[in-house]
Amino acid sequence: MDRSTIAAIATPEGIGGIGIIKISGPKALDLAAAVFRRGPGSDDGNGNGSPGQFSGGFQSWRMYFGRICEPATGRILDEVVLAVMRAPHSYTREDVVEIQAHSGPKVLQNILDLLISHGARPADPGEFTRRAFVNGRIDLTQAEAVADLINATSDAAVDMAVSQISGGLRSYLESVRQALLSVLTTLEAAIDFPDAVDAEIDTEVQVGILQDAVLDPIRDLIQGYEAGHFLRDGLQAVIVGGPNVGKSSLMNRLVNRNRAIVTEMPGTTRDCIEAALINRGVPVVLADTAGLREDPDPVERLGIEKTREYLESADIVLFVVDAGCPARPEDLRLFEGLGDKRVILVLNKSDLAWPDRRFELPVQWAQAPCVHVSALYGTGIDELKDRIADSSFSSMDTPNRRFIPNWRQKALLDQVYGAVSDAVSGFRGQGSFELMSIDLREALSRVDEITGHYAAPDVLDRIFSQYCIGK
Ligand SMILES: Nc1nc2c(ncn2[C@@H]2O[C@H](COP(=O)(O)OP(=O)(O)OP(=O)(O)O)[C@@H](O)[C@H]2O)c(=O)[nH]1
Ligand SMILES: [Mg+2]
Repeated sequence: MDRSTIAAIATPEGIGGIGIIKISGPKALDLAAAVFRRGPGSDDGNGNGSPGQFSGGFQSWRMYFGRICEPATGRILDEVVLAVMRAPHSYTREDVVEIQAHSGPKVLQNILDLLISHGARPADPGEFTRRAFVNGRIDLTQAEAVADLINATSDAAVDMAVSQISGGLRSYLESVRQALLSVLTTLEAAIDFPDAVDAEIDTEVQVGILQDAVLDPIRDLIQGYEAGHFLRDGLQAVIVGGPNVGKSSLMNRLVNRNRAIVTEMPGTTRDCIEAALINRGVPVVLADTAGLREDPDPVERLGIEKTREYLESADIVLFVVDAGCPARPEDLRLFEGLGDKRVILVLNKSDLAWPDRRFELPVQWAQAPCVHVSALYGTGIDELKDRIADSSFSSMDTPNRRFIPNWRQKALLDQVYGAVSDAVSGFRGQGSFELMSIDLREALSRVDEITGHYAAPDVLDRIFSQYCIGK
């Protein structure tokens, strides 16, 4: 464990009201004492520390007003407030001092340089949070949620991160871990003492524990990823439909600029074109695609293949039809091919849909939300944006959506699910106890990897390097 004392500017670069420099480690208080001169009224409450003096004697959970000075020259760098948090009651569980200074890049850099010249080391990205993790104050799911909270762009993303920071996923996984351990212990007792009466295993009981306390909760988490990963990763939305129905015009309207070429000729768009927008706080990557039609030329065929790839990974499909024309047979087939994807039907060119030309929607489409728009005139676009947001958030409304794992966690959860399913098949098929116990051990290590109970240093490096400096 690295015992150095680290320091970093914790607030964003630029000019602002307050800038904060954080110091953490065994020398944090000494460093602060070396460069801080108390202002009036900033003694420690016991009469220690006179104004104008360099001095320590800081109490935990107190704030001190004074100045940062270069001890050698007496030069005053800034008037500041110090917040002191002694170990272990701090973010990192080490001694922590936060210097609240005026936020100008030069002021903050001068103070940081002074601390470094007195023996602090510049912190790496995420190093404060890494120390909180290494010192056992938080587990890896909580540490990862700190980054989620910083990056959150919607209220739902904030709520998700906050519940995870306070240990929601951690305790959920802890009960999964306990269940795994209990079955594993039973199995290993039977392996080690095959003749003992107690070694008789009630298969149904063990399978019941694995199903109810491991597989079901893990499956809920995996489904939570499918439903809610857009809060972290953004939403992948794909615009599809026949040629010339106005897909590119719709894309341009949604992103508010002329991203894709629009002409009156069918077959204008041949490749998939991406553009990004923030919709109701959710980052969306929108893809405009080539119109789907039978008998395409070779270039269109390639475009259509790409469209299918985009459809595979899409979270939501904007299925555009011309409001004035009946659904084409290929539209019906395309719609059916979307399976259980979330779809919004967009009836475009509604400015042209005179009553006598309006068509009945096919019954299969009835369950999809449907919005009338005119991409040419911009009508209905706000409603469509609301529908996109509603449809994303509605998948989060069930009680099981309390926790949304990130991609790393989800990949490990898949492995837990696979290994435990194998163990359950083993129980059911009277398989060997040794093999089942290997499966359960495997599951246990993957759970430990999620929480960071066990995590390789390079995995930790990768996770924490994504943080900003000072967090
Ligand atoms: N009246 C009317 N015309 C529209 C509307 N939306 C698009 N158009 C026109 O329809 C034609 C085709 O529009 P695009 O946006 O290129 O259609 P597309 O679906 O991308 O076409 P392809 O890329 O060829 O498949 C253009 O002339 C547009 O101006 C609309 O809401 N109302
Ligand atoms: Mg187009």
